[in-house]
Amino acid sequence: PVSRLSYGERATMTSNPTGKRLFQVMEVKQTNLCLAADVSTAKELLDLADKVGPEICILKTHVDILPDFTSEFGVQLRAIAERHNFLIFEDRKFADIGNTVSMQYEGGIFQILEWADIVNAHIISGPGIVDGLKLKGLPRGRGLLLLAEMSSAGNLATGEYTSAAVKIAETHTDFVIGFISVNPASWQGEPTSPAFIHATPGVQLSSGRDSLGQRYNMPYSVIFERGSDVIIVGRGIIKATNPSEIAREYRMQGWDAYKARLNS
Ligand code: 5BU
Repeated sequence: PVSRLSYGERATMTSNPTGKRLFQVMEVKQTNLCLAADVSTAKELLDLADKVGPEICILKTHVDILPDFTSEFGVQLRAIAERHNFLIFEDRKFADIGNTVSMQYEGGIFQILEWADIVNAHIISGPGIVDGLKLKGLPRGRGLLLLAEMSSAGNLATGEYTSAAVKIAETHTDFVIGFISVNPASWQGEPTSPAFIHATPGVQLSSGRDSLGQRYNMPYSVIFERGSDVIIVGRGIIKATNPSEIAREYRMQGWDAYKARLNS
């Protein structure tokens, strides 16, 4: 049950402007690579974004890592994103009640709503979290990914929890653009609508794990066998001596797997 429609065809199926734009960027740039830019300073992040920008459809951030974050960060990153035509995804993993997350999304030091095209949320607190984020995000044309699965060993986002994420997404197709998934091809029931995008962390050029429970699959397995759409790669790229060269390799493997899926 894996979608054989092209990213371009799927762009026409979503009503959310960010979801639409993401599919279009993937189609035009021929990339399904998301860089997890988990470097230690904002300065390094912006340098990396400019170097790897041509290879990616999304740059994923964890802004609360950055000791030199200032209110300029968002403006600077958006300028780079515009130059290289990629989207910005803050991996904030909101998890509170709707009223609280709506404040966390917009306010504080980081003002995520201002600069992130995409954010994500756990569904542990129930569908109100989507309503809370949507209140702020939808008027700005932003998009939300729900955590339907996680990559780490022993995580609890499985089975009925995963199905519950899909149900919540289906009642908010104007704002929810898809899922953080690990193996959507294995999900129970009907395949998810092709309007939803699946993005998968835990990707490296060989399978394995890190010392803290992260588990890795290879690009081909993630896109072709497991039916995801976007590979999210952090240390596989950022720890390499030449990140943009390695990014190109991930991009080619991810794209070849997508082509193979279209032709299967
Ligand atoms: P890595 O260096 O490729 O292991 O980084 C993976 C990134 O994806 C990192 O930023 C995590 O916070 C993020 N991640 C993940 O690894 N697993 C998950 O289930 C989710 C996010 Br959701």
